[in-house]
Amino acid sequence: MSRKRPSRKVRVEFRQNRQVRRRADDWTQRFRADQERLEDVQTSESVRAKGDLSRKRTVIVGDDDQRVVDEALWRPGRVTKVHGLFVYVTDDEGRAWECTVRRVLRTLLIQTRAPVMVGDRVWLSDQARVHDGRPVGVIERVEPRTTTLSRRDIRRREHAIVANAEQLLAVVSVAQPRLRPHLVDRYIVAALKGGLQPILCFNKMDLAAADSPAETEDAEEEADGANAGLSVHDIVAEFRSLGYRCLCTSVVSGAGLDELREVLRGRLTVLSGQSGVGKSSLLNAVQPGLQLPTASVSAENEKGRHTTTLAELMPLDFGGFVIDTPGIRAFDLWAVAPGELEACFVEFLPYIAQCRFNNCLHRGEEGCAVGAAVAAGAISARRYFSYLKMLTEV
Ligand SMILES: Nc1nc2c(ncn2[C@@H]2O[C@H](COP(=O)(O)OP(=O)(O)OP(=O)(O)O)[C@@H](O)[C@H]2O)c(=O)[nH]1
Ligand SMILES: [Mg+2]
Ligand SMILES: [Zn+2]
Repeated sequence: MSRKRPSRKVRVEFRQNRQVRRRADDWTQRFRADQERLEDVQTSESVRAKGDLSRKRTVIVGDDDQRVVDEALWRPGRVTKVHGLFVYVTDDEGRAWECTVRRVLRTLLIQTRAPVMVGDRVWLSDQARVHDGRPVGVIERVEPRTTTLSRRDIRRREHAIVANAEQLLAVVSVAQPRLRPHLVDRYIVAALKGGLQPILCFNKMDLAAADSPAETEDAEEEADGANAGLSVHDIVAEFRSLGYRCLCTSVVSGAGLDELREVLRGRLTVLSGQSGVGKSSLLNAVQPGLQLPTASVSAENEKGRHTTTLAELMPLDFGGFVIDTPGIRAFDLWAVAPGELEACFVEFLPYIAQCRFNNCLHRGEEGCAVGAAVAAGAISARRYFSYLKMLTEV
């Protein structure tokens, strides 16, 4: 497989971590590459003896700027947790490893702020040592990611959360903390942007009073009446009508847990949601052996206590993997272009082509078909205001 990929040699600055120098990719290079590779694997991180050259080394990389897989010396696995410089990996035989990342790999992957993420498929080399009861390995290669869930950190940079998850279970609670439908809209956008299938989980249904209205997001929406008077059931019904799968769960009554198991079975799912909504509790409920720590929500401000502090991937007894993540206050959208946002609102799609201007952003432009559909009641005002709110941020 990957052995046949065209490879070439690159010179990598060993000290300065910011430069990757590439040689011309001519056929002589390719011809020599295979031979060089053999030498290279034996002296995996050899550095030249003296002078300036000792700061550079030659590595063989494939199309994706990463080292060519060596199935004889490396073993495949999946990253379960990243803690500082340590990366925890479970190999394909189920053995848990404690790894560091090959320096040169950090250099090659410097563009992505997180060279290795939870969920990554990696190749590691055995260091023939044991630490804390785990064999020690070095990550030599990260496979290309099929999906990435990212958000924007406080410095407005990409903060990657997990790689390769197939679906995002967006967990919200219907009370304690109160339901904020705008957050659900955000999770949907983040999932679609990263290539994940969004699934919505409304937890703590045992606390839902039949007619308790959802929280109004802010004064602006209150003034527009976009959110007012919507019950939990109205909100769930709205997301269902848009075609999203919605689970209504309760760890207390057990409602919805069988359906949750069915959704998780055989898939790689990342759970995301504010602190205190019950992500870890739900996972404990579907698989008690996980014994994840949970903590009560503060009574005065209805905020969770940030009990889960690191994203962690865990296998499920009934098949599949879950990634529990720490609660985040808000899901700031990463790198969504204004024109991309409309595509994440599925109910806008039939109208977009009918707007008078083809670069219409649907915020009151003349001849906007989306705006007309909102006025006619064909698009929910709540969702439309949610869109406008996100548009001001992207
Ligand atoms: N009434 C009720 N309480 C629940 C339910 N699910 C979870 N809780 C409670 O909500 C609190 C927070 O649960 P956690 O599972 O720690 O929440 P979390 O989403 O993992 O929070 P972080 O790890 O901080 O992000 C705990 O006191 C749980 O017992 C539920 O379905 N109903
Ligand atoms: Mg938790
Ligand atoms: Zn428009």
